[in-house]
Amino acid sequence: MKRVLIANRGEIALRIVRACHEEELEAVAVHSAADRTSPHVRAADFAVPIGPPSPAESYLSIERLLEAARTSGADAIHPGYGFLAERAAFAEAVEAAGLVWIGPPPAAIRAMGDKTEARRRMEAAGVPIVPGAVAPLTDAVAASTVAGSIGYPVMVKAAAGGGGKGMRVVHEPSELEMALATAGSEALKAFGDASVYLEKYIECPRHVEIQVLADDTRTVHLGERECSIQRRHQKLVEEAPSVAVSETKRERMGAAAVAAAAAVGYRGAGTCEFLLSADGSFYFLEMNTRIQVEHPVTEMVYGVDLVREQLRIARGLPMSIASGPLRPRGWAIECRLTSEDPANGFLPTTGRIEYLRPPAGPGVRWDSGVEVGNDVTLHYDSMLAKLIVWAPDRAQAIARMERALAELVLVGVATNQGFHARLMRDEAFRRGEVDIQFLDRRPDLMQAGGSHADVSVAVAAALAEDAARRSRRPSIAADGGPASEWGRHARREALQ
Ligand code: MV4
Repeated sequence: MKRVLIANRGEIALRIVRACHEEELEAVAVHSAADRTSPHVRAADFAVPIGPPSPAESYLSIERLLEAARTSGADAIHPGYGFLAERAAFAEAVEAAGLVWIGPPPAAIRAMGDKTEARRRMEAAGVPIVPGAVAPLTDAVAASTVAGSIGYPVMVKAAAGGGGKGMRVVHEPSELEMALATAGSEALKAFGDASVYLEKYIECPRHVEIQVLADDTRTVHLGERECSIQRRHQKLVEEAPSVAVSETKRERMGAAAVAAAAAVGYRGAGTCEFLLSADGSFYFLEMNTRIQVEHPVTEMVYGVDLVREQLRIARGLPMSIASGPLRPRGWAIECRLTSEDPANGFLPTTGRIEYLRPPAGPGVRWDSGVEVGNDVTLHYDSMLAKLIVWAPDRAQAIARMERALAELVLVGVATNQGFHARLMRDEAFRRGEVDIQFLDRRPDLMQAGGSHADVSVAVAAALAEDAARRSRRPSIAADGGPASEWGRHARREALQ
């Protein structure tokens, strides 16, 4: 393996280029017409245009990606996350073309992609699953018998599902038939398969996932990530470790995740998702057979580089993780910065990045796929960057994230930066009292506070920056603190 083609874009493509270079591998970027000037393209050693902006004709085209690998002389493909990362047929096509697939065996992707198949395999491997059916339901009469024996509330789920599509909560028998019909038709639309099954509905759980890593001889876990802060199945903030996971619980969940990976012959980096209920019991939900967006928080507290480990394992090398017990050190938090407008129901927005000053300083990591001059369009995911901090404990990590968010200046497109700042100041969040419904209960956090004024002040500050950078010095505040919004912006600008 000498030259790796990265079948992705944005921050994860740049993240993989960096790992390739540290592993002394060459990196080949691919890009759609919309991404010609993106940072991942410039960072790579070679760049291949693969088509128009539409993902179906570029990043989702197996044919064009394999052709790009041929013309660039790449001998391996890293899929990143999203796009084709969990498409077993893509992994097979890569291997059939004589290239190294930097990911798990296609059979492991396939086994985990079918939710009822995964449940059967997990049950056989002794991994705790949510009580319920392990086979798709055939008719409403059978469904009501199963629901009665599970006990209400129950959840109807798509067998081919994932990501929350084709899911319905059913509180009483009279609602069951309707829920089966609507979940089934939603599943047919989303996955081309109307099969559904039933599970006990777990109320107000946390979403906690375990990172696993497997090479040819060992399968290890790298602890948990707390991912409960989400809205409509889009995670917004993740942390490691979780306030809800003791050392004993970590070892139990870790052992379950390792057993889950072993049961499907896993190799490489993967993640087992669990629901952790308030009474401390946990249930396997699904396994993500890819590198995940939130992998950096695990990297920070375990001192590992998960993408480099993926590259090592794909080359047939052993993982560079010491054997013996591993422990998280300190605390890491990630905020996903998206081009979504809090003043407009968090709808994706577009625009040109006119000015960008990323945060820096001790314990701060900025994983971004955009730079000044880039256009943010509606063709791709709205995530612009990930801001990750590390500190010795959770309280200091939150303080550091607040500081880093205050340093961040991004002008040209509306973002959820203000939401993250409000969350970091929130008392319930600071106490660690979160579950998957947290944001549903807190519309106050989703509301923008005076966003219009903030934007004009930020634009003015950015314009003033160009003229004043050389001469400006921080002013001496009479009362020991910044007196106004102008003062705060001036101080932020002067930091650079
Ligand atoms: C559940 C559940 C409660 N009880 N299953 C949502 C996506 C899919 N991967 C599984 N999901 C859920 N399954 C039972 N039996 C609640 C959810 C759920 C959820 C899970 C993880 C993260 C965010 C979520 C948001 C809403 C519902």
